[in-house]
Amino acid sequence: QLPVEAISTLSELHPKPSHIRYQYGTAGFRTLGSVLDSVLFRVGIIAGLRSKKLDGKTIGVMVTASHNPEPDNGVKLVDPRGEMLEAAWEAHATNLANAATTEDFINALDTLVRVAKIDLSKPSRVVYARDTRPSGPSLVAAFEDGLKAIGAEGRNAGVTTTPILHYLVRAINTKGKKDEYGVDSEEGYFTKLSGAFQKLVAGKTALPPLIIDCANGVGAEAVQKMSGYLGDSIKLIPYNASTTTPGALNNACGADFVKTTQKLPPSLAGDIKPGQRACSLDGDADRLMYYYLDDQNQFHMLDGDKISSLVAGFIVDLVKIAGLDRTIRVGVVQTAYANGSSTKYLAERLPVRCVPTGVKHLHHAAEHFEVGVYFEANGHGTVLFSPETLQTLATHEPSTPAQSTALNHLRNLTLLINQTVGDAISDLLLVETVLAHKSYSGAEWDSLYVDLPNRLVKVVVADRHVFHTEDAERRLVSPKGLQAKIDALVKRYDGGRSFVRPSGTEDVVRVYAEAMIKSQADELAFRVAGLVY
Ligand code: NG1
Ligand code: ZN
Repeated sequence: QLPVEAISTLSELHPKPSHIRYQYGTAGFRTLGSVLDSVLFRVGIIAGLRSKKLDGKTIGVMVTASHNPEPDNGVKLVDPRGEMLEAAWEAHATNLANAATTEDFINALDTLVRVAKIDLSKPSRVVYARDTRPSGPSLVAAFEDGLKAIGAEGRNAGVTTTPILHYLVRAINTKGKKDEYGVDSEEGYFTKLSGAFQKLVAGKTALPPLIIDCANGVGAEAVQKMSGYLGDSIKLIPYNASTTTPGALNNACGADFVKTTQKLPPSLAGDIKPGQRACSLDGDADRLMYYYLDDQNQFHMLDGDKISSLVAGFIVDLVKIAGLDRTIRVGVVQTAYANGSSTKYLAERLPVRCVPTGVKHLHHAAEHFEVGVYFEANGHGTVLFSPETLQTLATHEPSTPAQSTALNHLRNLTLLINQTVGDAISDLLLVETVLAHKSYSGAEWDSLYVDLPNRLVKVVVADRHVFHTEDAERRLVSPKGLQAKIDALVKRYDGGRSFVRPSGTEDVVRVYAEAMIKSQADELAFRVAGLVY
C-alpha cells in the first residue's frame, strides 16, 4: 500500500506550477532552478519506487544543470550499475512530474505501482548529490521530502561531480561482490584513480604541470582533492575555481564555452604559454576539452574526437603488444557531430559506429565491443571494458616481458577509467597517460589528423517536433522534401557534409556543416539554416 497520507501532506508543500510542462529528456529534467521544486519532490518518490522495483538496489540522483547557465538546474536518475535510467522509466518520470494536483499525482503513482508490478514492501535506497548551483540546497531539501514521503533510505553524498555520483552508485551496489567497483566513498574514488595513474606513468616522460579551467563549478573541489592523491606524478593547477562567486559558473569559461566559441577562456590568457597545453571541465565535470597555444600563440582545440582518437589508438597498440588482438576487439562509437576527419582517421584503424546524440546511445553501442571507446565531440565520453575482457585481462598469462608490461598497463587502465559515465577528471588523467607514454606534445597529438572546418548553428522554429531523422540523425525524413534540398546544397561544397536535427535539450533545431575551408563551412551552415527556417 502506498503511504498516501504522508505523500499527500508533503506533496501539498511542493505544488506543481500550472503553466509548465516538464520532460525527462537526454539530460533528465532540466530548466530554470526556480521552477523545479515539485519535480525534485516527485523525483524523490520515483527514485524510491525504482529502488523497490530493483529489489532495494541503490539508485542515484544527481542535481545539476551541467554546462548550462547558473540559474538553470536539473535532476537525473542513475540506475544501479551507474548507468542512465532505463528508457521506460523516463516516460514514467515525465508522466508523474506533470500530474496537475496532489490527487492526480497519487493516482498516477498508483497506476505505476500496478503497471510496473512494484512490491512496496521492498526496501528502497537512494544516494544523491548536487553541484555548486545556488538553487541546489533548496532543491535537495524538496527531494529529501520525497524520500521521506515514500520511506526511502537516503545517503547524501553532498556537493560532488556527476561522475563521482555514478561511481558511488556502482560501488555501493557491487560492495563485497566479485565485481566490486571500488570503495564506496569519494576517498575510494580518488585512491583508485590516482593509484592506477601513478603506476601507468611511472618511469615515463615527466609530465608538465597542467592548467585546468574548472568552469567555477564543482570540478574545482574535485581537482583540488585529486591533487592531494597524485604525489609528484603530475601537478594540477586549477583555474576558475570560484564556486561561490554569483554568476561565475560556466560564464566565459568551461568545456562548453571552449567547444562552442572555439576560443581560449579569457581568464587563462597570458597564463598559458606557447607550446603549453591546458583543459576545461564543464559545470559538473563530466565533459573535457583540451587545447594548446602554438609557437605563434595561435589557439588549437583538442576536442572529444581528438581524445577518442588518441585513446583508441593507444589501447589498440597495447592489446596488440599484449598478444590479445585476436580476443579483444577495440571499437569506437561517435555521433554525427564527430568531425569527418576523425571518422576517417579512426575507420582506417578500427571499427567505428555512428549513433544518435545522447550518452545512453553511445554507451549502449560501446557495450557491443570488447573494448568500446565513446566520445561526443563536445568532450563527454569514456571507455568500456566488457566483463569477459576484464576476465581475460585478469587471467591471461603473458609469454614475454613486453606482453607482461602491456597487460599491466591495460589492467591499470581499467582502474583509471570511470566506466560508468564520461568523467573529465578520469579522462584527463587518461589523456596525460597516453601523452606520457608517447612523449607527445599538444601539437604532436593534434597532428594525428587535421580537423575539417565546421559550424554549428541553432535555428528557432515554430515547432521542432515536426523534424524527424533517420540513419543516426544524419538524414531528415520530415518535413517532406527538405532533405533533398539539403543534399542539393551540400553537393556544391568541396568536402561538404551537413545535417539537421531537433535538439533534445533546447527548443531549437541544430544545423551542423563542415567543408574543406572555413568560409565554406560557415556558408553551408547558414544556407541550410535558411532552408529550415
Ligand atoms: P542536444 O541539445 O540534443 O543537441 C546536447 C549535446 C549532446 C549532449 C546533450 C546532453 C551537442 C550538439 N549536443 O544535446 O551532445 O551532450 O546535450 O547534455 O553538443
Ligand atoms: Zn556535464
